[in-house]
Amino acid sequence: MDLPFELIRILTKANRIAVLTGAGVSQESGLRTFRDAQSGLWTQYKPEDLASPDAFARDPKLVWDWYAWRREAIKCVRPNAGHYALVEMEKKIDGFTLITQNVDGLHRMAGSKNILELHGNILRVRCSECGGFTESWGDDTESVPLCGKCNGKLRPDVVWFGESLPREELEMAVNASRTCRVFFSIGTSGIVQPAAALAHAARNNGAVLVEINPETTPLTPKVDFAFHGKSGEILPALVNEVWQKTST
Ligand code: BJW
Ligand code: ZN
Repeated sequence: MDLPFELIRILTKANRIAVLTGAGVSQESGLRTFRDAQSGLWTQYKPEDLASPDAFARDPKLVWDWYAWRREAIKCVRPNAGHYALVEMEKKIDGFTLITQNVDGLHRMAGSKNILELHGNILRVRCSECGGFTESWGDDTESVPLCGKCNGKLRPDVVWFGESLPREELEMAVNASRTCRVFFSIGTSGIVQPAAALAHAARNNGAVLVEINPETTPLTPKVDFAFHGKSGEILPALVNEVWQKTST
């Protein structure tokens, strides 16, 4: 890959890097992106109309089943070369923060350590009433499984539209974005707030912005370096070019 010399120079010197990832990073693992999520029975529903407290209040079983379907898909997939390249990047940079909007847990499975999961994790389930987490539940009932402690409806531990992000994670993500030398935006459409604002926070504080995405996004005009391609191809090439070659 032809990496601009200027970017290589910046990355080899950088000691603080923040990376924001979105669903595109998991696309090459075989998961559909959020806005391209539907297949089979689910094509009649828009993901945006299911990922909300209103949708859960209206039809909890429908929303539960959608997440159960996605959870099963996630259990069948593995991290891809893009996830692993970010693990390698973390090993080279002391001040490395991986901020992810993904709920699939693939970064952790790949071996990334300093991860901030802004939108929760689909593999965790909690009570919609008392907030207690549960490890086991029955999925073959006519209705949504209920909390063993308070009988409230169980739900995935993800952040729906209109809900607050986990405060500590968000604060750490904002801090990492404001203080990094280089900010990567990878595989995200960049339209969901407050995650989308992180790149702007980084830029306003002097960071160099790098985007990896096959498509252009609202962020593209603002970035210093845009790579139009798949993260599973571009990230390994970039990490190899910058850190593997220069460390030998
Ligand atoms: C590849 C690829 C490959 C493909 N390689 N790339 C300010 C202004 C306007 C609205 C708001 C605002 N502040 C808050 C809001 C409301 C709302 C919001 O942002 N709405 C927008 C739609 C406008 N935000 C919220 O409600 C947030 N809460 C909040 O702010 O609370 C306070 C508040 C509330 C209300 C008003 C004001 C303040 C919560 C947001 C929670 C988002 N949750 C979801 C669902 C999680 C659970 C689940 O998965 O079901 O998170 S929504 C969904 O979007 C999911 C994702 O994490 C998130 C981002 O999507 P992502 O990852 O970017 O995926 P895609 O599909 O959009 O894009 C994939 C990209 O990959 C594409 O660009 C492809 O090209 C690319 N790609 N192959 C690299 N191989
Ligand atoms: Zn409960």
